[in-house]
Amino acid sequence: MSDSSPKIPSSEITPEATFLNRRFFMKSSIWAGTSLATAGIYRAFSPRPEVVNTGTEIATVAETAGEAAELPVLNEKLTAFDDIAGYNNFYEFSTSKSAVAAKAKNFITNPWSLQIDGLVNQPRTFDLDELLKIESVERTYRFRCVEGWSMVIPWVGFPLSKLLSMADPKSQATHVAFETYYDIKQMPDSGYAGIDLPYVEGLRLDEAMHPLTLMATGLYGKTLPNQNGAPIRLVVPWKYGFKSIKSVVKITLTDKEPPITWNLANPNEYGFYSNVNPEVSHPRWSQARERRIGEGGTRETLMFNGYADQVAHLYAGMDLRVNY
Ligand SMILES: Nc1nc2c(c(=O)[nH]1)N[C@H]1C(S)=C(S)[C@@H](COP(=O)(O)O)O[C@H]1N2
Ligand SMILES: [Mo]
Repeated sequence: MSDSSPKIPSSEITPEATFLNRRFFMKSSIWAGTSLATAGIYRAFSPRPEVVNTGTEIATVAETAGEAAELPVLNEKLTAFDDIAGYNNFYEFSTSKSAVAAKAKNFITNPWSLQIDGLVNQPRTFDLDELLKIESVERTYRFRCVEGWSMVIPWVGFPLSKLLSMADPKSQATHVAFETYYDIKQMPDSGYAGIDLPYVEGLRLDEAMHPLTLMATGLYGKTLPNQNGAPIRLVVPWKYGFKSIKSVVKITLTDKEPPITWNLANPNEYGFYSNVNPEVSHPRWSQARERRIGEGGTRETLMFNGYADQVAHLYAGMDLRVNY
């Protein structure tokens, strides 16, 4: 992978500011439960167009204080919707970040089916309606690509642990393998991707069960744009972006470390774990800093992408330089 695309112009303040205002007031205790009041305030403060995510609104529940305690506070500006949906890595459609959205425009994501199999007591296949009915939350996470750019994305989704629990993993299961939909007819440029398809990824079971690990079905309050991995994708915020596999059709519980696409393509550059680590350089560039899309300059990259308090214990005793 390389980051050869032109710089994204810093976006106008409208979309993310609108969203922030709306969420801020929805969370404020004074207005809690009064959606009309919220709407009124929102209009009064934000006489601007709604975020241009054209997806369908997804209902979410507020997280309880206990759940929220697991989450680090994130006081960073959200990346504009246009940047999140216009600067993409989705090699099945194009290796050009700015071309993905148009090429994925007609990707059929409904009907969809997601199969969970392997070392589970209850193998299951979910259709899209079933997936969208799972109680969802909103989680704003940093997102750091191994290429050196980053975003802050307000996802909608549910913890992967919820989905895995429904299939009841067997005690021998140690890892989880994921697979992306693949159809050359719908992805005619995929022959230029330079990677074997379908795209596959994997996690250790404890990483998969961690409360920060999400299956995202939306962003900015609405269903995912195709280019972001509709209708459902993995989000693992403390790992480089390529771990967050898109448009998932299959999840398999296994007792071995599963193969992953970027490691197969280039084992010297991409490891199974790929935790964000500013101290371990990629063979061809430093990972110490990152370019936040929509901002000028660069900023420091944080250990585990800023989620060390939540996840460092998963890697206790592991040499993070060797087991990258
Ligand atoms: N199936 C699939 N999933 C994928 C990719 C891909 O090419 N194909 N690219 C990965 C990489 S390198 C990144 S950085 C993120 C980009 O997600 P975004 O376009 O939603 O920002 O998706 C990841 N998931
Ligand atoms: Mo990436």
